[in-house]
Amino acid sequence: MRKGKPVAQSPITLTRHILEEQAAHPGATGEFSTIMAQIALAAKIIARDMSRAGLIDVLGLTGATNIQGEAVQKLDQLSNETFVRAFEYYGGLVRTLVSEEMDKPLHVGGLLLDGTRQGKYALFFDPLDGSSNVDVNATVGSIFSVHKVPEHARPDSDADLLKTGAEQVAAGYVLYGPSTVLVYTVGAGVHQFTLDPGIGEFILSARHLTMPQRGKVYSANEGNYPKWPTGTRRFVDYLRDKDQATGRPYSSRYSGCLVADVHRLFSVGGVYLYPAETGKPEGKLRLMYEAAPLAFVVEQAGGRASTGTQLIADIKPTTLHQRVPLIIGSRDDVSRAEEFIAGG
Ligand code: AHM
Ligand code: MG
Repeated sequence: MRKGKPVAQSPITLTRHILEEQAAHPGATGEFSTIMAQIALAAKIIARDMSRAGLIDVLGLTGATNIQGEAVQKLDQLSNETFVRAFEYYGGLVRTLVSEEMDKPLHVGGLLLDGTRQGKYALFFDPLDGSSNVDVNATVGSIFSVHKVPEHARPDSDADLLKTGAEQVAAGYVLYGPSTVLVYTVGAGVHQFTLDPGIGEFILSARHLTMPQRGKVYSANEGNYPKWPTGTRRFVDYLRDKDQATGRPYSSRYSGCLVADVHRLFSVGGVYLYPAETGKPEGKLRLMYEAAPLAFVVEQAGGRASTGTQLIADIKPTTLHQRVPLIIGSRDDVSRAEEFIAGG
């Protein structure tokens, strides 16, 4: 009998990957695979909606303003509803949803007889990061973070949700670019999946992503340069200076979408910064569904994430929609930024 060609290994779907990871960690309950499956479903629906954005009435503003005081895009709202629908009636695992687009947490877990709610987890998400890019057909993303909430917690108490990034049980993002990519961590490395639209499945495309220790690129909205504190300005000046030995000047790349700019860092390394500004020491980005989840992913890949003076993972939030300055990326580049900021 003639030997045929070796059969290519069957693609590893997100579900299979998570189940295999669970099998490797005795004690894992399978709950997380259910949550990830719903996040993946929301991502597929958002990717589908986005691909038809010029054809159906989803572009432009709703006329409303969100809790952050920002104009809400129709696609912000639609993507938020997509996440909510994915978890609203789902299995009693997720008790509470906290979103950039919702003023208050949405408690989706059913009420139990003792007055507490069903569900062990809280899901934090930014349903459409970089949404102003949508109108110009540029890249956007979604960001998610999963926390365990105490069982039999005080009913609907925000205090139970105010957890540090170090307490996350899972986090990740979806990037809606030329292909749709989902990247996640549960604290055992970072894995990447690419959506195969033909079969509607996320397929493993990279295992154990790592970030270069030092990079070649920086990402920042340089229009804000005059508003930055001296240390931050000096750091960016340093990155633009010519020095062959340290590979400077770095290239500047800024997409207006945090997810896209952080995703780039996995390939080329470097640093993204949305720093504090004069009169706005808290910066722009939100801790619990932007900075903390990306910090978890980046640290799992060997990178670092900081406000400039404190690690993002260590910040104890005081409010759910709290903002923080963010400097994230290659370990050496972020450490160098911290040195400049400490020097003032
Ligand atoms: P958003 O979640 O409301 O879209 O805001 C977050 C976005 C980031 O994706 C991006 O890096 C930054 O805000 C862009 O802000 P700016 O236009 O001020 O540069
Ligand atoms: Mg965002």
